[in-house]
Formats: sequence, C-alpha cells, structure tokens
Amino acid sequence: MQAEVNGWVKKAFETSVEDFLALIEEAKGVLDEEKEGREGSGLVRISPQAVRNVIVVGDIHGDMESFVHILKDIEAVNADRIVFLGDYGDRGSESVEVYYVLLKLKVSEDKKKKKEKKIIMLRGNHEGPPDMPVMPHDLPFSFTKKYGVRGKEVYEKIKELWEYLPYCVLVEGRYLMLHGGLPVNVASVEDIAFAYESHPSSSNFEEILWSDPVEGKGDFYSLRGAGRMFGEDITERVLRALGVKTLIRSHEPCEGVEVRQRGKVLTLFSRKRSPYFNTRAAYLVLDENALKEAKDAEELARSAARIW
Ligand SMILES: [Mn+2]
Repeated sequence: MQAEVNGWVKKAFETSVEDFLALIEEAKGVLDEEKEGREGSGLVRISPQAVRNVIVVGDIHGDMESFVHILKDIEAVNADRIVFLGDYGDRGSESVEVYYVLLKLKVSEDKKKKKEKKIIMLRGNHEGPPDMPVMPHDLPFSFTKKYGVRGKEVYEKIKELWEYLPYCVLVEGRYLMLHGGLPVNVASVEDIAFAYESHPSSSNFEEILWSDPVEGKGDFYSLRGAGRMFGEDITERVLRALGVKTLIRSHEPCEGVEVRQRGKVLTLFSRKRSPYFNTRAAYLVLDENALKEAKDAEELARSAARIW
C-alpha cells in the first residue's frame, strides 16, 4: 500500500477537476453497492469471528500529515477492515487532498477485496445532511480556492456522496462505533440502523452525529447547539440493549485517546495541532485479543491504541 499512498498523495495536490469528479462518482458507485449489505441505511455489522483485525481511525479534519502517518503505519497490519469515524474535511489546511486520498483508498482497497468491503467510512457531523449544517464549514472554500468556480461543482458532488455513507458499525457482542454519541431513546439495533430513515421526526440521527458523553447521570442540552450530552446511565442502558460492552467514538479533541464514563466510552482523535491544541493523535488496532472478548475503554486505551 505504501507505494500507492505516496502516489495518491502526490496526485492529490495536482489532480484536475475532471479526475476529482470521476473519483467521487466511482466512490458513490462502490458505496451504492455496499448499501445492500447494511441494516437500514446506516449500520454495518461485523462478526468478530469473521475477521482477524479491525483498525479504527478518529477525526482527520484535513490533517494530511497525520492521515498519511496512519496509512503508512497500518500497512504492516494487513487489516480486514478499516473504520473511519467521520469528520474528514474542515479545520485542517488539506481537506481537499485528504478527501482525494481517502476516496482513492476506498475504491482501490474495496476493488481488491471484491465482495467484502474493507474501508468503512462513517458519517460525522461534518458530513451531515443539508438540514444539519456545521459552523464553521470551510470545505466549500477549500474547493473553490483550489478549483475556482468549478470547486463548487466538486463540493456539490461530495455532499451527494455523504448521503451514501453509513453511520455506525456494530462489532457483535463487543463494540459499537459511531462519530458522536448514543441517542438517549434508543431501545434496539434497529433504532440505530434506521436512524436516518426516521430523521428528522426522531432525533436519533442527530444524536449519533453530534452528541458527547458526560460524567454522571442523565442527559442535557449540548452547547454545540445540536445533539445532547448523555450520562453513564444512558450509555449503560443503550449498550446493554445493543449487546455490546464499549462505545468507540471520536468527535472531541483529546490527546489521541480518552477514557470516559469509567471505561464505557473511548474517544479517539486521529489528527493533531492547529486549530486544536492536542499534541498527540492515535488510532486503534483491534487484534485477535480485542475481538475474542469485549474489552472496556481502559483496556483498549492501554493495549489497542497506537499513539504518536
Ligand atoms: Mn465531529
């Protein structure tokens, strides 16, 4: 993969509008096929017996340096699945290029894997639907800066692509992965899987993309203006309803990994520096050990996190 990554990175900085648009179309085609294997529009199920390892990557936010670091680092792992937890663009200076490399990775790795898709790109709040805008949102300006008036065309296509993305991964009996948080009123796997179908009459989808865990009990209004703050009692109830032990999510900057709610929640952040203040970033490798039996966030942070 390393030679390919180097080639994609180089190409990312000099690719034409036509190439970019064609790549987005190709990725949309791959994602469209993938929908058949999902539950609802959003849930990808992984049987822990069927894979040897799964890599999980948190927010990238336009940080090409961290992104390339991860891609080169994980080459040796020969991963069965790579789960990205969302928030690919905005904030960082290389959002356009990150998208290019990520979509190249998606289409080329999935081609090799044929039926089983290797790259799972989840939807973050920065890939939300039109009625859930994020502020500030510099991605459209990054495209026009690079491609002039035609940048708007590329951005519109990227927005279409977001509608094809799943928003949660269930590693059966072990882990739930999503971008933001647990919806307060979820009672079943179906509630999560069909969250987008029930949006906006239910707030489940908004909470998946926007919510944050809070220490203590209950649920509260979020200062983000979307989603909610959910307490440990809610986490316990929802995780039990889904039959998993630990929530793996991103969405909040931290020094790579952060254990929340006494080990029920792991926050993962995979980019560093400006405009955030974290100096370290991390990703997870769920190996045989972490797939054989469910680990809590404490154990994952200790044994599965690779921090640099
Ligand atoms: Mn986010």
